[in-house]
Amino acid sequence: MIQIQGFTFHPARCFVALGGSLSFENQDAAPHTATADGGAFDTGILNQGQTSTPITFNQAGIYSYFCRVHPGMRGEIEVR
Ligand SMILES: [Cu+2]
Repeated sequence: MIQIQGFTFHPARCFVALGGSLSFENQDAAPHTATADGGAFDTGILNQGQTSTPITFNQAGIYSYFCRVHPGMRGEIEVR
């Protein structure tokens, strides 16, 4: 689970085993998304207290992502 808090993804960089999955939970009053740069995933808008449906990673690599509402918010997931 990646928490979104204070306009920051926590942790900003994380590791997922190949074939594993994770979710994003927004704890901020502001809406956020987690959207992959290459379009591999997009949580859609998450309002306060909402958790995304789990995202499964079946391809190894580094997935950088951002928030569509606040493009300065960025994170990275490494799948290996
Ligand atoms: Cu945001």
